[in-house]
Amino acid sequence: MQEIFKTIENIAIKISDALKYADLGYTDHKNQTGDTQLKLDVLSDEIITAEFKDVKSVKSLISEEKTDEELLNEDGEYIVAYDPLDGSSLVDVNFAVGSIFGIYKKSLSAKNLVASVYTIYGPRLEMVVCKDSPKLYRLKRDGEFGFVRELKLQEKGKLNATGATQKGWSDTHRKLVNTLFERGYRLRYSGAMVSDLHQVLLKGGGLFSYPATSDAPKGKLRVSFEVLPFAFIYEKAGGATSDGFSNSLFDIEIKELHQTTPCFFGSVDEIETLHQIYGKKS
Ligand code: P6P
Repeated sequence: MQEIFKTIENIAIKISDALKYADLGYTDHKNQTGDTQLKLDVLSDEIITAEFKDVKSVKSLISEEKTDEELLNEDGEYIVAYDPLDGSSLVDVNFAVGSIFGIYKKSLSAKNLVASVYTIYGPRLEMVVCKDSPKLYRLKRDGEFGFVRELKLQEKGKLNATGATQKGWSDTHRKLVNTLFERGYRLRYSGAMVSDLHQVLLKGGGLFSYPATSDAPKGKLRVSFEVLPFAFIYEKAGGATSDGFSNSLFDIEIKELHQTTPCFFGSVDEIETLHQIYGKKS
């Protein structure tokens, strides 16, 4: 798996450079989930595909920007599912955005997720690599990534990252969000999942929520290459996750490559509050 992590380091440097000067325009294509693709989305996907082409341990690629799975090596052990440039619509306002990678062993199922990585293109180029525990790395002047620290979530945090259009929230969700604000939580939400989850993780905790809404009853965020990679990191950091009612986002069954789910990621205390308000599947 080290070969995959090293490949992602090279990808991060190439996409980070591309972001600085590339064309921010839109293509005239939509991806499988109906998002109009930015030229940067396609460029990032091309960079990732080219970098993984010669990695023999990778069997196939699944991408937010590809309709179908792309087979690379029949005998490869791992499937890499990724969002090449999450939050890309915010590059034009110079917000931090990132790439998300889920590494699945043999087949695409929640229980087969064995590692996840995300990169974040901000004032500094950083990446979080998680196998046994989430570790933060930062690009140094010498062009190499250096280990910074291991990431842990506190039992309870202070940040409330509230996704989706409020008009579409259920009364139950509105109650959850307001309960945290009444406890003094601070709103921290940019609209780029990687940045928002990175902030909650590094600032010690809180809750990130992207719920079912009236316009997106199955949520918006994609299971294989957005939700499960972050759920893996949050749970390995000592936090908890849920779809609103489940014990964990890992209870989900992946039926389609671009499947979405409502999702909640947070410190243990905030997920407990979620269950008290939403109820919990027995
Ligand atoms: P909303 C970005 O487009 C994205 O896929 C995630 O990065 C982000 O969390 C979400 O959509 C934002 O969606 O509906 O809150 O603007």
